[in-house]
Amino acid sequence: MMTPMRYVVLVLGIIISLHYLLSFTHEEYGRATSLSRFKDTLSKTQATTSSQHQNSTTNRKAKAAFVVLARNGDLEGVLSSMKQMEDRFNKKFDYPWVFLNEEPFTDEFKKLTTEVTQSSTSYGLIPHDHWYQPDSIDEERATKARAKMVEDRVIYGGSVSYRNMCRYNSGFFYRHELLKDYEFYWRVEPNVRFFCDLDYDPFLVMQDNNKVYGFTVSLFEYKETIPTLWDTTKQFIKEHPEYLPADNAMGFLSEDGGETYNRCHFWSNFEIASLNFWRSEPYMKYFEYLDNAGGFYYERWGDAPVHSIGAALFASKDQFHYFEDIGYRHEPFQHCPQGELHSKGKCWCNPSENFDYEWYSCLKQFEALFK
Ligand SMILES: Nc1nc2c(ncn2[C@@H]2O[C@H](COP(=O)(O)OP(=O)(O)OP(=O)(O)O)[C@@H](O)[C@H]2O)c(=O)[nH]1
Ligand SMILES: [Mg+2]
Repeated sequence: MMTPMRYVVLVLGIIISLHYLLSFTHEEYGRATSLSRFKDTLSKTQATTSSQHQNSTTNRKAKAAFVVLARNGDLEGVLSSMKQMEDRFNKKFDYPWVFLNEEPFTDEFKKLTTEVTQSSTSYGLIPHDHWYQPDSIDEERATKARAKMVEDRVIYGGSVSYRNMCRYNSGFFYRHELLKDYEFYWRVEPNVRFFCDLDYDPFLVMQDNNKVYGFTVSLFEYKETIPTLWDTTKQFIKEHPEYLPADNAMGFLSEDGGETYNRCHFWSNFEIASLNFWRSEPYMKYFEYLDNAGGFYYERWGDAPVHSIGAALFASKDQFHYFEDIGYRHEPFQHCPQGELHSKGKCWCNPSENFDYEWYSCLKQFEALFK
């Protein structure tokens, strides 16, 4: 009589022998049941899990886009900036590109900028009145002011189109039809450089932390371009003290509680910022006030000081973010991440070439806000 134990061993023996026999005689069976295949399946499952994890962080997206204001003639420089942005960041994150111009973009511009990204691209025409000098400006006075600036060798002092651009960036781009569904933007200019890999989504950093303005470089403005900007601003604040939160960033703009402007501003050729903030009543009213004063044409007010003053006054200081880990260059200055941030981002800039604490930088004024 067979004991039950012997019976089990016999059946197992038959199964194993059959398995080996089938493995040698039937290739498909062997492949389907081999140990290494089980190992493969296991590692694939793990890979899916970790990539799902990655996707779960990257799938969550902000309503955001890159915004590029450019002329058709800027094409090469735009492609160069875009390619770097794509390689350093956007290949992984897939944010759309929005291009704006007061003239229609050429087919060549559209074709080549579409080719350099896998993300969507759209091309907007700027409404006439958002761009060109308004009729309310006294042209004789504006002409004289430009001539004086040329004489004084103020950079772009004689240019009307530069003034149009500064006014447009100050008060109109965020109203463009193509941007209406977006909440955040990253401004990209032609011929800039992005030095480091970015493996997180800065738009989500802005959104999740209720930030309104992100920068990498800050510096002093040329005083010849803004003789009356601060007085005009002070008049506005006097009329609307209710627009200033108690914990605003006035300390970045002034060393004497707002009496005089120290000319510090964030360099607006790089901005990761909130569109809704520019669309809010305090900033819109502020822009309107400045526009009525005419300083975009009678002087040469830049969008950088206008954005910076508006944000510093009408947002709280905690709503600014210094993107210390984003290596960036717009001639002639660059921010190059230091220490661990440099290696983490695999940056290719030389850390010793860094504007942060140069005498013309305003980073120390920004940091002093939090001391
Ligand atoms: N469509 C259009 N875009 C312009 C015009 N002027 C400047 N821009 C764009 O506006 C942005 C700022 O102009 P820039 O010429 O770069 O001004 P900047 O950064 O102060 O000066 P540099 O870069 O040093 O020349 C860039 O994205 C330009 O491509 C213009 O007349 N039309
Ligand atoms: Mg530029």
